[in-house]
Amino acid sequence: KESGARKFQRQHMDPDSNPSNNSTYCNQMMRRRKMTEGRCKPVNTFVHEPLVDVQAICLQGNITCKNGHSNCHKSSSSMHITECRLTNGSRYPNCAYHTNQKEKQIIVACEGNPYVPVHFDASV
Ligand code: U5P
Repeated sequence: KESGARKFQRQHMDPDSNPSNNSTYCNQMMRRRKMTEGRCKPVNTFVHEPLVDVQAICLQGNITCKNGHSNCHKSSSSMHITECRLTNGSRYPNCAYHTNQKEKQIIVACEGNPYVPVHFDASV
């Protein structure tokens, strides 16, 4: 079975692509990364930074997650990200997304040993 760490990488890591406002980025990536199977995932963020830099967030500022758990961490630097948001008229199985590039600090939840990102909580 896919580990939490692997799932985080599949859903949220895209280090080798530039944060482009290429309007087809989210349509392609949400499908390629299997977030349009069974339903269209409504919101998803991709991070365009090296994996080691995102893993290092687990050693940065500790904060409370949206769900009340205490294992969230906010990146000390802003990161290049792309936010994918389902369009209003989109109906499964035709998942259509808005693509928005941003530079923001990100908040991830970390777990395990090694202590690595397993959940994307927010960008701020
Ligand atoms: N999510 C993102 N980026 C955001 C907010 C949410 O990727 O800025 C994804 C995460 O995978 C999260 C899921 O686990 O949406 C549900 O988020 P929420 O509706 O609980 O905030």
